[in-house]
Amino acid sequence: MTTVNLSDYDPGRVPSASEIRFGIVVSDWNSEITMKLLIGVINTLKKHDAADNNIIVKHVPGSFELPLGAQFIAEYDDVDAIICLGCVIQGETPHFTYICQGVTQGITQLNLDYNIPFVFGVLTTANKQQALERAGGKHGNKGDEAAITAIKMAALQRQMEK
Ligand code: DLZ
Repeated sequence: MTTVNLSDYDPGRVPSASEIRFGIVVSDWNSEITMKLLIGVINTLKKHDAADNNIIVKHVPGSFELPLGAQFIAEYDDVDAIICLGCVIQGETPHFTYICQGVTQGITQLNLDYNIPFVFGVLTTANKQQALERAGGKHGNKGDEAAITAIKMAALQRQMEK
């Protein structure tokens, strides 16, 4: 089976992030994974010229809290895009389904309620190994992708509002 590196992208086609303000909300549940996602986001934003003082990071207890944490940033900070980072790992109980549903619907709703992008950077995996492979492992880092999505969507909005 071909291994697809999810973080492959053409850096030349990514707009500059030098004037874009980013909010990042990161879940502390499964922090071994989510910290790797966070590092991927920050490294990628900086690679595309985002300024340190244009990146704010807020922590929430678990992925279920990501939508409200993101809404707090949208309400109380001045940002152009918000990246939500979490990792939900399947267990023996149905919690996985409920948390994934809650966070997915919550972030979808925020995208429609606010006129800025909220990026879904949440790993939903069967086990920890699959999560590690997507947080800087053989499948790349989902944080890199989330950062690129945030830059592209914020740039699209700037382009259209002119
Ligand atoms: C409770 C819980 C469980 C069992 N698993 C995860 C998980 O795999 N990933 C995650 O981000 N959060 C988990 N949580 C915590 C919930 O997201 C939430 O923080 C609590 O239910 C409190 O609302």
